[in-house]
Amino acid sequence: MTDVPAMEVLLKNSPKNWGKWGDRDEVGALNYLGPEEVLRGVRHVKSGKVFTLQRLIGDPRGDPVWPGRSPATRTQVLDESSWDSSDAPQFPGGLHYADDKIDAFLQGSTQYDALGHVWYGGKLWNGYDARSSVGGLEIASVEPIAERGVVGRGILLDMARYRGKVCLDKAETFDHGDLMKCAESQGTEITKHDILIIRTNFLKLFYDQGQSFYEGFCEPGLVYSPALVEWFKDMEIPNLVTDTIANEVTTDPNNGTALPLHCALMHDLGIAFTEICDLEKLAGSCAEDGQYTFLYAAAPLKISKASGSPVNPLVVK
Ligand code: UVW
Repeated sequence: MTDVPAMEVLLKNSPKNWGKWGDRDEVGALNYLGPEEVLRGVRHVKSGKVFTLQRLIGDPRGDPVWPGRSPATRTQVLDESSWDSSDAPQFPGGLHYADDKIDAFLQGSTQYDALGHVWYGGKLWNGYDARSSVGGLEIASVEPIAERGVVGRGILLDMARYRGKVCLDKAETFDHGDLMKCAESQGTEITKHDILIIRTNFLKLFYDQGQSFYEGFCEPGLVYSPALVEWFKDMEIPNLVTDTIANEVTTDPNNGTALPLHCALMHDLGIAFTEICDLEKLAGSCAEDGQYTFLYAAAPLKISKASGSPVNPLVVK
């Protein structure tokens, strides 16, 4: 596509929540999740079943990451073999222990993006100067999200099951109308302030195909339209959670831009993005017991100035 519009042009008339929660806000639409929403989520706990949504870091089959990032590497620093050497640390009583460390992209596993993670036109979320990202996010880092935590009513939207597929195809798209129809087919309804959790099962192809998964990389997902953005704004959606690497169709088939919903939803409306989740056990359970709404709770790690952080979200049904 030759005439790919600049994001400022594409989103010229797109709504913004900038200033809505004050001129120093760093958590955006998560402000919708007050105590009432926590209690609404709690009311959806019925059986005490617990699900964790993080993908394994260091999976022997590999870890899916956005092209250009590398998976985390874990290094063993101390183990029993360390005490084969006379330099090993010695402790009164003879204690030995294992220590290890990881070198990881903060967006290289199941993660929360900071609201300052993406920008266009020189401004971060809420109008902050993009230069405040230099050397680390001075404002709108992941830290304030980690401080507050994310708790509310979650709803699983099993798009793969709704479309009768094991997993969605490369570059396959859907919109808010499809999400509503998917919810209806599950016998439920998307309500205001719901945390949307969308299953595509697309990353199955990463584990099936290995490195050829990245050829012509284009994930399936939500596709930009002004109506979709208005819907997310009107529904006051606080958090978009998916099982893909980047939560939306990678290249918009209608205008050729990359990741315009990162701009329209995260940057403009302040919606938190959670990516690379593993929704398989949760989806199996929802299909079995018919309960697609539940308590969702997550807190990324408190990392100063970080543009994202690993997380292991919890669902309680
Ligand atoms: C990019 O922003 C490129 O990716 P993600 O949101 O998946 O971290």
